[in-house]
Amino acid sequence: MQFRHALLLKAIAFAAEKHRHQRRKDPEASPYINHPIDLANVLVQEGRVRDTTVLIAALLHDTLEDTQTTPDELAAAFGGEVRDIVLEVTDNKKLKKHKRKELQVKHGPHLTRKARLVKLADKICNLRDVAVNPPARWPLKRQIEYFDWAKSVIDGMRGTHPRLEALFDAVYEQRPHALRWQHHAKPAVRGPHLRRSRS
Ligand SMILES: [Mn+2]
Repeated sequence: MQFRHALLLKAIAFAAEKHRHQRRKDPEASPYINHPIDLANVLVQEGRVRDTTVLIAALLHDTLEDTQTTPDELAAAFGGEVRDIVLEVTDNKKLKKHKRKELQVKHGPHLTRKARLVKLADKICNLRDVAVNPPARWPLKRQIEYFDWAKSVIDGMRGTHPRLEALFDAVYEQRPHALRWQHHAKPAVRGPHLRRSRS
């Protein structure tokens, strides 16, 4: 047990070092490391996940995709299982963005259970971030599309972990409704104007 605690702390330190120059997209540009720590925290505190390998993989989940870290480096420091889980949740950055998003939906159902837990926590945390503190340059349309894409990824892995899926569904409820609002707003503005011109 003590050894596993040591490995968890090692993963936090490793991820903090690798992401040290990166910031999140929120208006305050939060330190990137807050995001992997959020995932591990959601898994433990809200999902009641107790599998240390999953928590370590969550802490490291963006190191291959967003930093210079190599799979061999992960294996040497944390073992082959952690490396493989992180590889499973890593997009191929040589592909165009829309293709990567499409592949997440397609591959979701075929991920190992441990990778699906990391993926669930990642989507919960990302939707919470967009709902509470959206990226400054994201118009509402992009926020809505992000919510819907995340849902299609998660819908492909239903039955993995009901508690985490319920947390995802709860944050999905916060999906913005800009288009509906605009639809209603226009006639309300036009109405009184037309009545006035008729009288
Ligand atoms: Mn992530």
